[in-house]
Amino acid sequence: MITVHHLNNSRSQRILWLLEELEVPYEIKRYERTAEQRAPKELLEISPLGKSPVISDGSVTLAESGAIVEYLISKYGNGKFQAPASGPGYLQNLYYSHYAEGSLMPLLVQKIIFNIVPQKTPFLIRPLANLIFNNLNKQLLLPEFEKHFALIESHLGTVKTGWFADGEEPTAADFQMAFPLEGIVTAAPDMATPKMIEYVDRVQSRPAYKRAIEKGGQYAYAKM
Ligand SMILES: N[C@@H](CCC(=O)N[C@@H](CS)C(=O)NCC(=O)O)C(=O)O
Repeated sequence: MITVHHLNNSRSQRILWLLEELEVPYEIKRYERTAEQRAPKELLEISPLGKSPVISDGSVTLAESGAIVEYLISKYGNGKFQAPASGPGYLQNLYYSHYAEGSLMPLLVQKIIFNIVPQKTPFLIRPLANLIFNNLNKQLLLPEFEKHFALIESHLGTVKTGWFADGEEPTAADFQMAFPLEGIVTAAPDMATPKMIEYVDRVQSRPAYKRAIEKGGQYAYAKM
């Protein structure tokens, strides 16, 4: 039996969605974020970085959502959700399944940190921190966001099926990309582009996705 070490409001929702799509039996071990929004220390007993998701499957314990997605599709997919072995679909799946955690998520996390730092700054110097971080936002992050969002909008505009590798079914790239796009659509709706919004609707309307939300509990990025 697979166990998903699942943190509320987190990337491990990706894994629940995939397992529901695969219709593989699994159990959820729940962890609640602390008041500081960190993972509780119990997760450190499962995996050295103490982050979620982590799965246990027999003697295998695996962290890192991209690795888990690839492992589950290759072990339990029976060909389902498999990207083509070559051609444009292969390259698109390869690129976006790495881009999600390698480039897009670090940018979103940077944005969250830039918002938090002024709030945590002592009251008397908070106006200065606000000024500095507003400028950093404008000068560093905004131009980056514009490039990333134009890339995503343009790619989603070219895929006929609506999935990142343009197949009839989602692939690893979609299980990876859904989370940051849900984050943008719900936490920064004024920045979300039309194709991102359509994409998130496409994901969230799938029966397996809805089952994953019911089983996973608190998830701030679902519109349901
Ligand atoms: N790149 C890793 C990131 C894992 C990660 O940062 N998980 C977050 C949840 S979305 C976490 O556990 N945060 C709590 C903490 O860092 O204390 C992955 O994709 O699995």
